Amino acid sequence: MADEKVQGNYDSSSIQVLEGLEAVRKRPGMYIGTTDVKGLHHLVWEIVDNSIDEALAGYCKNIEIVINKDNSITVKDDGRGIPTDIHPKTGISTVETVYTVLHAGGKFGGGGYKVSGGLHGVGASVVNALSSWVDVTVYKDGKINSIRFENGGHTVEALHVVGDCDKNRTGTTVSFKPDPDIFDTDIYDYETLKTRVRELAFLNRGLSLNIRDDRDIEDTTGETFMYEGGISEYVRFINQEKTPIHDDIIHLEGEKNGVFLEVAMQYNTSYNANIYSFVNNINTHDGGTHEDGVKRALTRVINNYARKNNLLKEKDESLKEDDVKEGLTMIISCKHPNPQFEGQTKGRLGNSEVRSLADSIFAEGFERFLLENPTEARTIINKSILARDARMAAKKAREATRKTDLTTTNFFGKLSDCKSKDPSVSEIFIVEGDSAGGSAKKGRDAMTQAILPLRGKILNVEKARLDKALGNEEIKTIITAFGTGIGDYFDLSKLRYDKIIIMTDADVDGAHIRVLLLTLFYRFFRPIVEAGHVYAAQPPLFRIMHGKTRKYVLDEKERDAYLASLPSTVKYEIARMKGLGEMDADELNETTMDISKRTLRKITVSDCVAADKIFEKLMGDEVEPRRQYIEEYAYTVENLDI
Ligand code: 1YM
Repeated sequence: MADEKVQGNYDSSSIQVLEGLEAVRKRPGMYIGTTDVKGLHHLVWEIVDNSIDEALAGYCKNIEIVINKDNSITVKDDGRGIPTDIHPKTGISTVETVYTVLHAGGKFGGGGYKVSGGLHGVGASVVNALSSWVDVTVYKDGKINSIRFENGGHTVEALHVVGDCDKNRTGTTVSFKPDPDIFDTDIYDYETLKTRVRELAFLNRGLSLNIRDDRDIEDTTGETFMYEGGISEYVRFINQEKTPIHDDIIHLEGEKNGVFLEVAMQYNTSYNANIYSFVNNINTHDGGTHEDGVKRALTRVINNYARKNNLLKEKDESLKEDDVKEGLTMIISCKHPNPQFEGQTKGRLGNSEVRSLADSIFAEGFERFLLENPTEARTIINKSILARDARMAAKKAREATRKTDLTTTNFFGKLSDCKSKDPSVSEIFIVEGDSAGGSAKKGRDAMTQAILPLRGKILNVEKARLDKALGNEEIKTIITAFGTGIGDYFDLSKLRYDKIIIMTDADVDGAHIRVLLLTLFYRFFRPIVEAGHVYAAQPPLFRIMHGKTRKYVLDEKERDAYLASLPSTVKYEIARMKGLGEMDADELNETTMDISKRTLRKITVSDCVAADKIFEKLMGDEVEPRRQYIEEYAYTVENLDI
């Protein structure tokens, strides 16, 4: 890499430097993943990471992030300031070196990411290469030092002193403007930045992060995130709308062989696990050895305690990982000097030595907690035992559903399957109510479109364990129709339809059914959602008639646009469509089902924490906020953002 060969000769080294930055501009994806909004936001984290590293080294307490009016970004910290002296290898200032010399082993190049030292500042040169301009200001030794780069990292003027400052003032301020030639968009999203800033505050306790949007004239102070309790407060935040079964959040930490592990956890009354793990502040969404070690220890320690205290008798079946995870919210944060990230999206920690380190650090702390808190221990173990019983009952029920295949007469009564057995062209419409179901059956293309009418409301799975859900007729029918099975038997490759289309009325009841279905899919068929197979049909809201013309429009906006396009002399009639049941088969086909004319909206899983919160709000115990929320948001499925 360039920095190995630099000779201390300014001219020859600067040529190599620019070649390095040019390589980044040629293949930005190699360095920041993508050049869409995600990549745009990534630049911010590359700079913020340097401030966080400075905080982890113990020198920085405050970080500020500003979205400027022109969508440029400013990041400011009160660390030591990037060194301003001449770098021995490059012969130029260290600040300029950090911003122009491409370091080896970027995060996407397969190399590691160091918590401190070593690869420090890796991303700065990448940001410089991909920006129209970068300004770096360093406060150090009573001097204000400044350097500016333009046009993908060309130094405009070498580092120079621009003024004096208080001797005690230290820190680094970096502003940059992403190059519009590189990125598909140049508009920053405040919420996206804020969510990650808050997460960084949870993950680095005591560190204060402020974010401000200067495009918004009302926002003068921004928002500050600082959590003395760190990841414990993260657990409390996630559990906000849930009901915990013990008051205190369990917080454990330890260090072995330079690997630091911190875990915070609390059980709630729900049946789902929310486990999020991080390595060096990076979300390991596919888990890895740190997560494996903790889960293994959790299962073992609970079983041991339960046996020792006779909560599990000799003849009783042991608790499995799934049982002890039920209703568990847990954050695992690992700091590792040399992490190896694996998997396609580099979302899994691979270092094998971490498994037993994490296991023993967690086991020690958790064992002590159980010994010192026998009431909580009992509560947690009783919940796990109930989960085990439900699991065993569900297994029986599941085996029963597996046996019900498509030849069951009861089942055939409900599903009007399509003729094609080729999943790649088949679709299933899940339709609200029998009358709409009838029209849909008549209006469909029987070759590729199957219709499943839903009679009653389907069960709210947020409030039911798997065993109960599997006893529900409507859910059983859906499982059988999809063909994938469920739980341990789930197999995405067996999915019988390429598109699962939810077709409900554009009213509150329709929205409610849609949310119940989405909850069901999200909890039990998440891979189907993740693979992009789930859609919501968009039946029209208005019918406009004039002369012999019949025009259907999706919403008010389309209606107004269409009316504006008509000559002023035209007489027209507008009808608001009340429901799917009101349309005859032809109308339904034309407006909602015909592949060439309909509008579908894809349902995606984007942010699990956010999704879970929305579902809690929608499905939680309190009825009134739920109804209001549904009325307000659920019609536009995209607002659900699951
Ligand atoms: C707004 C961005 O880059 N802060 C920052 C960066 C560095 C230091 C302090 C720093 C590190 C060290 C010593 C060290 C960096 N230094 C380097 C390098 N904020 C921002 N704050 N003194 C200061 O690691 O020893 C790279 S980043 F390489 F020059 F040391």
